[in-house]
Amino acid sequence: MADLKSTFLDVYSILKSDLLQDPSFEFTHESRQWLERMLDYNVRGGKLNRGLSVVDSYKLLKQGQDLTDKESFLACALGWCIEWLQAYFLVLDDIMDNSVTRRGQPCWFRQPKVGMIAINDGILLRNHIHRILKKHFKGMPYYVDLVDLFNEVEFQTACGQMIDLITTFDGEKDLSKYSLQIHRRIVQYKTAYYSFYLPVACALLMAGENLESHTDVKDVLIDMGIYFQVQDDYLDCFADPETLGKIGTDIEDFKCSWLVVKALERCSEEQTKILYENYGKIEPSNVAKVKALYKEIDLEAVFMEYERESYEKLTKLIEAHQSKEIQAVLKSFLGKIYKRQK
Ligand code: GPP
Ligand code: MG
Ligand code: MG
Ligand code: MG
Repeated sequence: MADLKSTFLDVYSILKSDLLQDPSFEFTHESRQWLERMLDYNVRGGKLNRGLSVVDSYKLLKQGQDLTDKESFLACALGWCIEWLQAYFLVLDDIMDNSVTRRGQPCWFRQPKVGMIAINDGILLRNHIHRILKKHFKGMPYYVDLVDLFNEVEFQTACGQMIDLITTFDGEKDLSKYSLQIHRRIVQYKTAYYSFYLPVACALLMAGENLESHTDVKDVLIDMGIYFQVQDDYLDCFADPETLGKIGTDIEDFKCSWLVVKALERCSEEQTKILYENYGKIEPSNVAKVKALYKEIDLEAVFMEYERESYEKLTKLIEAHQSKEIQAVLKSFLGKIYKRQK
């Protein structure tokens, strides 16, 4: 694993240096410096789960055979395309969510001298994905499918982000419109496609598979992605920000979080009133009241039970799959996120 990660990081250096020499732009010392700092800050520092999963999945699809140097490089490069996509989303999401920290440091837009330049940096990160694909995959038989896949998944994520945002800012703050169905729709689109389906779809394309014949795999990955975002919602409120690397903002932002939906299901009339009065306000005293209420109705236990049930359900779905290789891919993915603390 340590070895895989260091190979993966070596590929980052190569891709970065390509982008810093991109012949379609006349770089100056200053612009090259900006770009390098921006990439190191936003692309390199994550858990790299999504990116590494492309390599893991590709190996499992190849039944554990050793990859050639070329295959290994390409699988890593595709993994990095997903990390670039993630960096692009996070840079912009942090502006939209008015977040403070990310990966244990200030959000990029909060860096001195960055501010709203971060929006253009997000656009650049997005463009880099297609620079990388063009440079390294253009001759491959699956190139068109790859480009189409990234475009499709980006579109789905942006639509998910749209409903996350318009649900939040829809005129008067009204908790009564929040439900588990709305939550599911938001998280399926904003998180599950790019975080779960995309890495496995990349590995399948590299292995010469046709994505249309793997809709069952997609369905399991979407369910896994929904479970992952429920964890994200839970950790937003209950995790130690030091461990999580980010400070939660869902209560202040009036998000349709899994926690508030579950709270609405379980609150007495009195407690519902407290929730309505305090949810979606920026003042720490309001936030503290919401958190105290969550503790009172023991949402931690509700989440633990959800986590256990989800794991069981997903394991059953995975074990029902006819291919042992695909089972291995999905199990490895689930293993990485089950009971995660960050
Ligand atoms: C995660 O939501 C969703 C995204 C990062 C997708 C953003 C999509 C764009 C098109 C910008 P979140 O706000 O709960 O994530 P976090 O908790 O990490 O801020
Ligand atoms: Mg968000
Ligand atoms: Mg956010
Ligand atoms: Mg979140």
